[in-house]
Amino acid sequence: MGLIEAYRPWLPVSDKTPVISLMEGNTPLVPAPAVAARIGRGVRVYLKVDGLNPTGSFKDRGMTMAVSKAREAGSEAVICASTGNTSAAAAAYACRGGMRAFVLIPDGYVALGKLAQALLYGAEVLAIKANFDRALAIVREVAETYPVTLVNSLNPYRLEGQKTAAFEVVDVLGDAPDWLCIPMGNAGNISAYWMGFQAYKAMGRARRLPTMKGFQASGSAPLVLGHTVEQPDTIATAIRIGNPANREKAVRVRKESGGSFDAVSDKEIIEAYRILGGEEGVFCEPASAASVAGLLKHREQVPSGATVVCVLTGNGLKDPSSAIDHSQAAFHQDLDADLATVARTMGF
Ligand code: AN7
Repeated sequence: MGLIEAYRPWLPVSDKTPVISLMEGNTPLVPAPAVAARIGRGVRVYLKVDGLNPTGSFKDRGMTMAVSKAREAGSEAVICASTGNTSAAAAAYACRGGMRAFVLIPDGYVALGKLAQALLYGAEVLAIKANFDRALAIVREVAETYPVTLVNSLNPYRLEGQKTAAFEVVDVLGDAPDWLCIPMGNAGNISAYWMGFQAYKAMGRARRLPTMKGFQASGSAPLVLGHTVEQPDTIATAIRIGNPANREKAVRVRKESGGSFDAVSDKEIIEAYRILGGEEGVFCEPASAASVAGLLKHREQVPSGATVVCVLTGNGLKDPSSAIDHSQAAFHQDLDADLATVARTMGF
């Protein structure tokens, strides 16, 4: 069952909504003992592995809603700007819905797997010579002028779908966690989680609300700095965003939850990425590792015995070159194909 069917009473859909689904949602909450051990004091850490959605990112949660509602309204095409994951999800759901998808991406700054997905799902890919922020400004204008539906997180149905991740966390833990650590780009997802936690609290499904901890890459941290970054830069291309679309919402989430925003360096992101892969057996993309990098940076502030959820927004397979460039595992190349060489290389 997809998330619209799983959480229908909580979502703005009716009998007339054509549900376009790839059976997204219901992703695992995986314990992270190696991360927890670095904090100690009885702190429990879980990873919300949203890279296990159908196109490999949390964007599927928003896209099943946005594309279903676009179809319901009679739209025949969707458009988005994207650092990669939104384009893959828009392309896949538009394809399922029999609609056209147009995606604008910053030329040269999208991980290869994401580009491959958008192309194979049949989107029309427009790579522009500018960054994500410029691409978003253009698609907003296109959607105002031409008959295409904008499916970036400015589309309110996106956040409605994405709030179901918070429902799933509470459904598994029995209550909200103490902390929710999450990477921020446009800050749609942190806003969506907060909507979900609030809705569940209001209906008595959760007794408390989490402290929301949002993390950005230090070269691309407009929400931490409090102003737009003209030339955002980070290894985590998914969150290479200098002018977040959901800025006001995110600032409200920080205030209402008593949370905080902070920046983590590319070095800290890669360190967390390696811990997740090499010690937890969980392969996420670099942007996702920012949530764990942030938790480790703030480890002293975690209350003893607290439950922490880190959101892993995208699958590591989307960006194989980052993994190959930054893994520290033994990779013996150019070996002669004989038993003696293999055994010697193995250390026997
Ligand atoms: C893996 O695909 O903006 O704070 O165009 O791909 O809700 O923007 C991606 C964002 C975190 C940030 N992790 O989420 C896009 C895009 C991953 C992401 C984010 C993104 P928001």
